[in-house]
Amino acid sequence: MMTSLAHVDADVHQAITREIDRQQHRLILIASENVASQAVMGAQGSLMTNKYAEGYPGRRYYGGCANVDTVERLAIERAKQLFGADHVNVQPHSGSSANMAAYLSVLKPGDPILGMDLPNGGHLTHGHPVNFSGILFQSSSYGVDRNTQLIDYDAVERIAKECRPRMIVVGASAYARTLDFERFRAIATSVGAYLLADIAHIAGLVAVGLHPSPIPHADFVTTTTHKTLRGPRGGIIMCRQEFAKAVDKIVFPGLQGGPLMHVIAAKAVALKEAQSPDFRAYQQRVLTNAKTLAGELRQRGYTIVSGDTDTHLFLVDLSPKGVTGKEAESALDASGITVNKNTIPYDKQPPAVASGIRLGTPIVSSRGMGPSEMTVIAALIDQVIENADDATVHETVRTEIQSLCGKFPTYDH
Ligand code: DSN
Repeated sequence: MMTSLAHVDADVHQAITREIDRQQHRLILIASENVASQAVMGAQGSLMTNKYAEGYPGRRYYGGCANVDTVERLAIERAKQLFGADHVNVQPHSGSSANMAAYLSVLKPGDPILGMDLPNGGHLTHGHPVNFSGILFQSSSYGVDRNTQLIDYDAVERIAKECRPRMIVVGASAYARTLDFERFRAIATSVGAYLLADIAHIAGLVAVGLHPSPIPHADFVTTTTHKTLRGPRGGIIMCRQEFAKAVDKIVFPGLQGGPLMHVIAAKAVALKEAQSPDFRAYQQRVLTNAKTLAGELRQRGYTIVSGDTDTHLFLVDLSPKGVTGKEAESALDASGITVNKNTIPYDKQPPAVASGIRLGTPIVSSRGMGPSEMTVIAALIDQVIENADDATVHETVRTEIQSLCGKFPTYDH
């Protein structure tokens, strides 16, 4: 396939070849990224991309849909089994589209919503003013407690009583601790709100029972399929049976046209992989690695936001080290380590500078690294941050990172 691409488009071929090299030889600690299997990529790169299939299995607006019906039914059934959901829609193109559909299935523009704010670890689509969720809805937010850096559930309840949302969103992109979905349900019920759980980050952990499931508590559960779930880039909505029709109708024809059948085929493959014992062992490794990496950095004097992690990610507050998140991201990048700068709760720096970095272990765990590699990685990160301006140190660390990555290939060939 790559040979014919090289022939047709040398520029794109070269960019992909360089990207293969980047993913093989750099240490990637971006918490929201992962390494899809060759089986997932095989389905995603298949000729199912050629098929139009507006509608749902057995109810399409085009002929010739027997095979795409098969993969969509498989994806739906596998997601239902994996998460224990009543109803599943696998057509959302992304996590953002899934959230938009969940809101619009029961809300009207102008309705009040309540979600975690972005600087405290939430997500743009949970009501941020620059996003559709803050533009279409009247949004209010909750954050974390200034001292514990944990969600203060009593404060969430107080805010909910003040703003009387029609929907409460629980979920985060930079919060490392267990989410209490049961408590959120109680708060939502007390104000007559729907509850939407966005598990995009923790879906893989939820799938294998290493994080409590929101399914018994939430009306709607959305996720991406490419983070800890390790599938193709895309989204899924799960909901109670009573919302099934409304969800399906708002996804198509409400918000989307033709579903991406090649991506849905790849979602089906990933959901099958997620049912295997290997996947459970993988998620356990993700957790152990995150805890080990956070612990090793803590021992070296780093401040871990909220003190620890219960998930695949954590935030490091670099302000005591006198280094900004932006400076750390750039020094680590020069040393072969890819991370993202991240605001910490109540950050004094703007998001483009930020006081912290977010570290996640989905990719290093997919590559087969374990706790002893986390100890080495913590020591290398420490060397870089302590010498953020020293190009010689960055060069030395880069050599060590290349040798470590060489022992744990992202793909076998
Ligand atoms: N961009 C994702 C993340 O990095 O968490 C959220 O959508």
